[in-house]
Amino acid sequence: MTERLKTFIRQRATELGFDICRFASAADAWPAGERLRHFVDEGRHGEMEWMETTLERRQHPTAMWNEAKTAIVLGMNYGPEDDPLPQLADRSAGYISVYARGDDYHEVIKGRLKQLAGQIAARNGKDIKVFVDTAPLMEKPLAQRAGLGWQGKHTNLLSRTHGNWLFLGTILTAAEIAPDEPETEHCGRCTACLDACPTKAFPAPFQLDARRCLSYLTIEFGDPWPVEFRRAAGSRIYGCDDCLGVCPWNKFAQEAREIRLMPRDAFESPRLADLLALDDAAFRALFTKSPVKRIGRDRFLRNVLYAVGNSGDAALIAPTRSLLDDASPLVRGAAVWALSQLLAPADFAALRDAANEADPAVQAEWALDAA
Ligand code: B12
Ligand code: SF4
Ligand code: SF4
Repeated sequence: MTERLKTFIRQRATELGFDICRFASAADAWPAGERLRHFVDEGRHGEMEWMETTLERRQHPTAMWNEAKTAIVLGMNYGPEDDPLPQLADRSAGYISVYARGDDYHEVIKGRLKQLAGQIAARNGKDIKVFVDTAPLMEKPLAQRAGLGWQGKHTNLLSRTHGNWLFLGTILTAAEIAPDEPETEHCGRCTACLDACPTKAFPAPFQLDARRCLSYLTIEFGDPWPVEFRRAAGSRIYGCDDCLGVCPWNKFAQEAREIRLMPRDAFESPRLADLLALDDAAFRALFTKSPVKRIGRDRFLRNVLYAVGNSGDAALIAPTRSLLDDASPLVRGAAVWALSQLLAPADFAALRDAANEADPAVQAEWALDAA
């Protein structure tokens, strides 16, 4: 029965556009929960308070749902056409990470998972729950246990068939289904991802300090950044792909076949000059259905302005100056920093002397760069 059920689920998953579908016990003990606690105890989750508040439930699938017996773990490939990292060299353009160049994967995957779960429940009548990313469930160790791939030294799950470009989604069921073979680690002596990280975000192999990760800083972190990270960000304005992109296992990667995950032209090397002109309405229109929309215009413009500061592009001085009057202190502060990087010291000093800034946070930016 179990093999027939597995074949049925795999076939339905393929029809729904998933590239991998495998099975793991959701009930067996694992070390991942303790490692997550260590991560949170060290404060490595930064401002992602939800990791702290959901810690108990997040530590093991059965802590969240005690009837869970089997995890059906699904992977959807979002592999790019070419190596995306050379795009970082164009400093007058912003770099949006590959995962965010198409439609929001949460929306793409969630609908499919629900359809699949409905079909499974109709067949075996057991309770079932669907998860993608936002639920308190550790998806990567579950995926490794199911044999989709292994967690590399950069902590992401990579696979021998798809390299590093896989989204994960999980269905938990109260049904007992025979597990597949777990995958073992195949990083060997390679350290390419650790060496490539622009912010040295790995305190040790297989461990990440999210507070130093540009993905966290560009997406999750709402305040002005420490200067060290602004410089290291280069042109990365949403997410970061460096540790994924350098991995030698990408030679086995394949191009995404899901149309909704394919890159929109506007998100491949968008010109910083165009992005500086975005008001709230234009931002929402440009990023309709994109995950970028979630961070809002002001945080996005902060990221764009840090990239402007790193661009060395004098043509961006005038549009940046016009943002010194922006309604958002976050944007005004980032504009100050960008100008401190682009203007000659005397010109920047003159601008600072003329500034009449009431917001203490933005005053701090002028002082920061005067130092
Ligand atoms: C929080 C989060 C983030 C945080 C923290 C990332 C992280 N590595 O933890 C931030 C914002 C930084 C982030 C960034 C990214 N994310 Co994210 N994120 C998540 C989320 C919601 C939870 C992950 C989590 O639980 N982290 C906590 C840590 C403790 O968990 P962990 O990495 O599994 O920890 C393991 C290791 O640290 C290891 N470990 C710890 N100590 C030790 C010691 C030894 C000796 C050993 C061997 C191992 C070991 O064991 C732990 C348990 O397995 C998941 C979705 C989900 N619900 O799972 C998506 C998820 C991990 N993200 C995803 C993606 C795509 C990204 C980015 C690539 C996006 C981008 N391009 O910018 C980057 C990658 C950055 C990176 N190098 O990890 C995908 C990854 C898919 C995949 N194939 O792995 C996920 C699964 C979302 C999804 N559904 O597809 N993310
Ligand atoms: S996503 Fe970028 S900043 Fe984050 S760990 Fe990987 S290389 Fe470092
Ligand atoms: S770059 Fe090397 S160490 Fe990092 S995940 Fe890939 S194989 Fe492992």
